[in-house]
Amino acid sequence: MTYSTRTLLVFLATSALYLQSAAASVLPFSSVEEPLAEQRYRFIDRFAADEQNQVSRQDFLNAWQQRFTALSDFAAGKISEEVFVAFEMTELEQQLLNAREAHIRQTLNRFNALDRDNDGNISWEEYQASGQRIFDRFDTNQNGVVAVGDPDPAPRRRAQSNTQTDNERRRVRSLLAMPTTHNNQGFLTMFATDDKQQVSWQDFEQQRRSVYDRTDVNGDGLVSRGEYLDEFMSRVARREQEVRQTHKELAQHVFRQMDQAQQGWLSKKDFVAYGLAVFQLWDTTNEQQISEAQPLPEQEPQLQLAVRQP
Ligand SMILES: [Ca+2]
Ligand SMILES: [Ca+2]
Ligand SMILES: [Ca+2]
Repeated sequence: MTYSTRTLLVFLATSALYLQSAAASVLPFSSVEEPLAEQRYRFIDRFAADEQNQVSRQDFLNAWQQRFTALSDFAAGKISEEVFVAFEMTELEQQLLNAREAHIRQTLNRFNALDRDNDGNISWEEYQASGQRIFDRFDTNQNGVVAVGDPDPAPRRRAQSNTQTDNERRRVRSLLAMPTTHNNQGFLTMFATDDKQQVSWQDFEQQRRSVYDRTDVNGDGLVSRGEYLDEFMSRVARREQEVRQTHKELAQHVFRQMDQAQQGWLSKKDFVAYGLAVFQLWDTTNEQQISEAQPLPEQEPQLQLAVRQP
C-alpha cells in the first residue's frame, strides 16, 4: 500500500467521522498484552462515568447495559457467537482506524522534524544527524556504547507537563503502540543485537543505514515523505494484523464465558451476570467500586472465569 497525498487527505477526512462514534466494544478485557495494572486502568477508563478515575458498580452497570443495547441493535435477532464476533470486529476496525490515523499524523510530524532543510526528502546526513542525537542521549556516560544498566536519560518533557496535576487522567496506550526508545531498556531491545546487553555507535549507525536504504525504495539515495510513511505504516499494518487475530480469539473466548448454559446465544441475563462477575474480580476489596488504590487481583480476571469448551 502506498500513500499518495490525495488518498491521505481523503483518508483523514473519512476517519475523522469515526472519531465521533463512541467505542462500544463489549469485551471487558484488553486485546493487547499488558500488565495487570494497565488492564485495570483500561477497564476503569472504559466504564467510568464523567472521566472519573474510579468506576462504581452502578456506573459500570449503566455502561454495561448500554453495551448490551448496542450489541442487540447490531444483532437484530439472536446474539450467536458469530454475530458477537462480527460485532466486535466491526468495533475493532473503528478503533484501529483512529489509531492508524494518529500514527499517520505522528509519522508526518517526525518526517518534518527530520527534514531539516525542508526540501521534502530526508537525506542520509539528516537521518544520521538525528541518529547521532538519539545515540548521544542514551550514551549518558559518553563512552560510545549504550549498555544494560546505563542510567536513563532525563525525560524529554515540555515545561507545561510539570503543571500536570495528580487528578489529571492518564491515557491508555494505543492498541497499535509501536516499540519506542523511551528508556535504556527500550533502546537496547530495539538496537542491541546478539546478547541484548549493549550497542556501540558503529552497530547502531550500521542498523540505521540499513533501515535508511530499505526505506529508499526507488533507490535515488533519498527518503521521500511517501517512502518514509510507507515504511512505518507497513510495520503498523503488521501490528494491526496481530491485534485483529488476538481480538477475534478474545471475542470467541468471552462469548463462551458468557454463554454458561451453552445455548449458543446470549441473553441479557447472561451478559449482565458476566459483567458483574468481571467487576467483582477487579473489586478485590469489595467496595462496590474499582480504583487504582485497591490491591490487584492475583490472576487476570479473564483467566479466573470459567470457560466452557467449544
Ligand atoms: Ca531534507
Ligand atoms: Ca555509555
Ligand atoms: Ca527515494
